[in-house]
Amino acid sequence: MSIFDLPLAVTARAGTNIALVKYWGKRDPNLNLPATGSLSLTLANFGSETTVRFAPDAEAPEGGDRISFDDAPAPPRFAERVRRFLNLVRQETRVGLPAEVATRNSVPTAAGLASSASGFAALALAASRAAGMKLAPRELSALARQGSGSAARSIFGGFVEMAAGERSDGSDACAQALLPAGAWDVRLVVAITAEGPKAIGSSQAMELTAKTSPYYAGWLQAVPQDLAAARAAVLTQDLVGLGRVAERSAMRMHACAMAADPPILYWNGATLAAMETVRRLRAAGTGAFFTVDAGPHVKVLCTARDAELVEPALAATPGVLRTLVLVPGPGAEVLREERR
Ligand code: 2P0
Repeated sequence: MSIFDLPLAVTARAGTNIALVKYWGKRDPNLNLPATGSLSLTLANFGSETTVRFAPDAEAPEGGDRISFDDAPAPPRFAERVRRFLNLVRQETRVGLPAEVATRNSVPTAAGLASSASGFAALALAASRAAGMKLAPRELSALARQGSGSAARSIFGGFVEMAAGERSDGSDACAQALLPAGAWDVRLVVAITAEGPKAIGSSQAMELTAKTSPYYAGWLQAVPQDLAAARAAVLTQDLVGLGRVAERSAMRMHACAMAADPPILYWNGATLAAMETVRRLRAAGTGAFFTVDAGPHVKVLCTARDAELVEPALAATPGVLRTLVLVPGPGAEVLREERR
């Protein structure tokens, strides 16, 4: 392909997602293939917007790609992950050009919402289009997965199921849509319980868990049943059924990580207090169910109407710094294609 055939600058956006059946462990770290499936909800408003352009003049003075994050040069580790991802697209398309990549995040820092999910979903869409590829959603999801496992799910909106796949090349390790964002008006109320970055990153923590936790085999064995129950609950819009699976999936993931050597503990005192608030709400008849990711924040699944009760109850919980109410949102989309 000649560079004159390329659409040049492509801008895409994607929302982040929260897993209700967790992904924790890989069957192939090189291709970033998950050991189990997972199920998530893609969110509106919180996400990433990324512009990619492959061109000879994109080359930075020191060579390579020019990568910015929130209008400043990207931190080295972030830039390195983006560069490795661009190399996948360059290999696939034989576009041997450097790229200019500009990412803006609307995921609040330290909110415990995975920015790598929306970031690599937006990057996969923008970079593949800028390189002249038109991928089907499943192929795009498999590409995004190579940037970050959870990013495969953010290609789709609403409730999404990620398959572990069986093929060694990972072509079947991709997500698919289960129920669109507008079909079921649920909320995720986030209780933020700490500032600052998490103690240990997910990739490293998953690896340590798989290598050292005696509960890892049990975790792997339990996920397929949780996944089947969660899928059925989503398709019948059964909030109690889905909430119960979400809580037990989160507890099992954390129990497994806590049993690693050295132990991985993401919670703090306010995490436990927020869980207690959810149990108290439930005992009083409110359909509220928590999940916790690789961090200390608590995310509570409930109906839109009950969010008006759940949010103040979490905000009043000792140690909770602030709350956010998250709404289901659409999948990744192209916002602009410009010739420069
Ligand atoms: C999830 N997490 O299912 C789980 C639960 C965190 C806790 O997916 O190594 O950043 O890039 O594939 O996608 C976070 O993992 O990990 C994650 P990599 P990723 O949402």
